[in-house]
Parts: sequence; C-alpha cells; structure tokens
Amino acid sequence: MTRKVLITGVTGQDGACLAQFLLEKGYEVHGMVRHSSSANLERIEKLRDRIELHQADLLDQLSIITTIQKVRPHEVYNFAAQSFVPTSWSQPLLTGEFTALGVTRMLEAIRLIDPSIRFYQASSSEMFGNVREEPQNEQTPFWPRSPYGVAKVYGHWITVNYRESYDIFACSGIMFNHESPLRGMEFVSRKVTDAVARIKLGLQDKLVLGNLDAMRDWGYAGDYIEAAWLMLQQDRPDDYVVATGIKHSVRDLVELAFGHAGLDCRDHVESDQKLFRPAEVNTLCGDASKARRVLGWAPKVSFAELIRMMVDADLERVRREKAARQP
Ligand code: NAP
Ligand code: F7E
Repeated sequence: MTRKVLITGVTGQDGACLAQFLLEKGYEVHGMVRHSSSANLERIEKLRDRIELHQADLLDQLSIITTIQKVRPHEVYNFAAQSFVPTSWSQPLLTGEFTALGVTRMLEAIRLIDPSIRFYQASSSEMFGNVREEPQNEQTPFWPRSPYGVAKVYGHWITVNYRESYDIFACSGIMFNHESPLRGMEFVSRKVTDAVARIKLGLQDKLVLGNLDAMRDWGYAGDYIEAAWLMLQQDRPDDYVVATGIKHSVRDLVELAFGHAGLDCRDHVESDQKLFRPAEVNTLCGDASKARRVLGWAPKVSFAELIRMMVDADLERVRREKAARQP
C-alpha cells in the first residue's frame, strides 16, 4: 500500500527537502500551505506536479482538521513555524501562536481523526539556549533565550505529553542548525553565501553581520530530514538530538565562504551592534549518539562541504540572474 504523508511547512527549506526525499521513496506526498496573496512555491517548483497542496493555517484549527480528514495520512511532519529567531522578539505572540500552540492544533486534529497517525515535531537546539552542559543531549535541561526558543520548548513538551496521554506515535527531533542552498536568505549561512556571490560578481561590496563570535553546530538539511523520517519508522516513538557534534564560529563560516570564492573577508565584512540579539545563544554543540545508536543515523556532509556547496549554488544563481538582466 502506498504510504501517504502530510508535510506542514512544505514551502520552507526542510519541507521542500523532505518532500523530494519521500517522493523518491514512493510516498504519496501532500503539503499544507497557508493562503498568501502571492504564492511562495519557489522551493517546490520542480515538484509541483507530484505533490498535492492543501490550504490550511497553523492558526486555524478547522482548516487543519479538514486537511487531515481529507488526506488521511500515515505520517505527519510538522515543519511549519515562525522559525526566524530575531522576529520572535518583534512578534512574540504570533511566534507563540504558530510555533507553540500550532503544535497542539496539529496533535488535537490527529487525536480526533485518527490517533494511529505518526507525528514528527520539528524541535530545536534553541531550546538549550544558555547551555547547561556541552555537548547537549536528550537529557540536557532547557534554558531558551528567545520567544522562539520558549515556543519550541512548549512544542516539544506538548508532543511528549500527547504521546504519554493518548499513546500517539509522536516524536520530537531536537535538531541543531541545518542549512542548504534552499536556506532562507535571512539566516546567517545563506546571508553570507549570497553576499559572497554578489561581491564576487561585482553587485555588492560590503556585508554587515552581527555577532561573529557565536558558535553553532551546523549540518546539512538533506542529512537531517532523513533522521526525521527514520524516527517515524521505528517500533516505538521517542525523542532524538540530531547534530554533527562539531561547532564553528560565525567568523569561521565567513572565512570559509569568502575563501572558497577567492575573496578576503577582511576587505568586505563588518560587524554592527544593531544586529546583535537581546539575548544571544553563545554556543551550541550536539551529542547525537542516541540517533546514531538507535536510528543508525550519521551526518554525511561536513561543514566545509556544506558551505562550499552553498557558495557554489549562490554563485551559479547570481550569475544566471545577472546574465538575464543584461540587454
Ligand atoms: P522555514 O524555511 O522558515 O519554513 C517554515 C515553514 O513554515 C514555511 O513553509 C512557512 O510557510 C510555514 N509557516 C509559517 N507559518 C505558518 C502558518 N501559520 N501556517 C502554515 N504554515 C506556516 O524553516 P525550516 O528551516 O525549513 O525549518 C523547518 C522547521 O524546523 C521549523 O519548525 C523550524 O523552527 C525547525 N527547525 C529548523 C532548524 C534549522 O536549522 N533549519 C533547526 C531546528 C528546528 P510560508 O512559505 O508561507 O512562509
Ligand atoms: O543565526 C549569528 C546569530 O539566524 C546563527 C533557525 O533555523 O537554527 C536557526 O536559528 C548565529 C546567531 O540561526 C548574523 O546571532 C551573526 O548566533 O542563522 P541564524 P539561529 O538563530 O541559530 C535553530 C536551530 C532554529 O531552530 C531556528 O529556527 O549567527 N549572526 N550575524 C547572525 N544571524 C543572522 N541571522 N544574521 C546576521 O547578520
């Protein structure tokens, strides 16, 4: 029997990546998209004729119920969220509605319609925030440092709670930062690789960043979505940290990206206090040994390979766009 999947946030980086992965595995793929006056389907453009899209919103319980009722999926991956940390300070209530209560709306719909549906919640290393130990694993206490991190802690615990209360096969993947050429432009990796391409091709001269000393455990999105899928294929539901176990500073990322394009970052990069966060997560580094042991999962793409892949993809895209603009 063909397995059916519903992906929320299918227009985002991870949703688009997972849709491609599950189509290759023979799944019937359904995606949840919210209404917008101009469609934002760029990341799934090439998959459009193979995915069925359903209009629903994390804010609207009835639209979620209607969608799950119609699709009757075997697996649901909840990737939809307000996922940009700085925006969570300017829009804390909306972030709470999407990123925290949205998870309960998804779980309530599953509980009402069919509690045998398997559920994946996209939890985040931002929950560790002001880290209590290093590296962080599934037992490390949470100390979120942004409204986004606080909302994700709620999403994590409500997922655990529906598993314990209603016996729903619900898993929480505590994922550390993961990137790809599909990453949103505002996140630091993509902001840097896009700027490198534009500087290299003479379209920009300066790149203004915030805190260059922050450390992150960056991995490749293509590796991480496979871990999410593996979680839902196990005999019992559980929670897993997904990470590489290696951390780098934003400064390392910048040097690597500029160096790969033959540029010296000291000629182009500035740090501006205005881009520092009200409360920073200074360092994150994950211990994914449980995922390695139980799921047989390990990252395949290294940090350097990832950044080079992103710079190359942006160079190609910016070159194409520049050529298209020339008379
Ligand atoms: P992303 O690119 O920002 O995608 C977010 C998705 O959520 C978009 O498709 C967006 O739709 C959708 N969305 C936002 N609000 C919605 C609403 N009210 N109703 C329905 N859909 C809504 O995020 P990502 O990087 O792919 O991350 C996927 C998930 O993993 C997120 O939950 C994120 O918080 C979490 N996470 C990400 C990372 C990471 O490093 N990437 C790490 C840990 C956890 P539009 O296209 O309409 O805006
Ligand atoms: O920032 C520093 C910034 O915005 C990384 C989301 O996917 O991963 C992501 O959250 C670091 C921070 O990601 C700039 O201060 C310096 O320390 O790329 P980011 P994030 O905040 O770690 C987690 C796991 C998620 O769950 C989130 O959804 O880089 N930084 N200068 C900068 N960051 C940005 N965005 N822009 C700068 O100019």
